[in-house]
Amino acid sequence: MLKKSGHPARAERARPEWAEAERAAGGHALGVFGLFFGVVFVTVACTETPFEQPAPRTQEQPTTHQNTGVLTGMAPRATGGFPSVVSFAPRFPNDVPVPPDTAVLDQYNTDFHPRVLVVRAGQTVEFKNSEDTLHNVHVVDTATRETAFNVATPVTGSYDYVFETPSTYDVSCGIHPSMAAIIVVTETPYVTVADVKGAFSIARPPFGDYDVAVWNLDPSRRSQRQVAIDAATESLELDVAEDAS
Ligand SMILES: [Cu+2]
Repeated sequence: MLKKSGHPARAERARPEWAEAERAAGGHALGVFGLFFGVVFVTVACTETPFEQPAPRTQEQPTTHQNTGVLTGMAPRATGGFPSVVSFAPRFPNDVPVPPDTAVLDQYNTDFHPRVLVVRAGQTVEFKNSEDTLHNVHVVDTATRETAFNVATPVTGSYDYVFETPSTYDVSCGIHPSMAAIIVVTETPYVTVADVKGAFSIARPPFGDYDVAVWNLDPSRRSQRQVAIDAATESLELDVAEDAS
């Protein structure tokens, strides 16, 4: 799991040593050069007062404080009505809390809504049935083919589930074979679903290096690459199939 950086704590401990050095320099100079220089160094020492008595440590600023602007780009267009998913996995310690809100995968018009749902690992998903027809929800880990659960969702019924393992999951209804959805469960909070043409937009993640993964229902249109995000990063071309054509 991701952990917070220890760097800010080390910086905090270093401050009193700096203050000691300043005081020592001031005191030595006072003895050698006499009153005039002493006044100068006392003045310097006074300006260092904030270092001698650092303010009480407040909560560490979340990495997301660097979030500025919007990152846009193109991923592969939707395949079979399933849009692409673009995820940015940071290659540095990052600890954004799992959203407390519940994600919803609904059933109506004999279909799942949305077709592609993105959630964080550990986030609760509510499976709903919002129409006057009996459905069920069968969820299978795409990688292992293991069933996560298989439950009936009666009219106006719902079922809550927490996906703990990042993966993609196939969702189907045993009563209506045409119904299908995909749930993408990620460790990273920086994920977005593209539109049917492949265009995506996301609040720009904190500056740093990322593994950028593109999921598409068509495996040949998936990709992964390393991207450095900084103040100049405003758009990304991630449509590998278009690059090759
Ligand atoms: Cu159904």
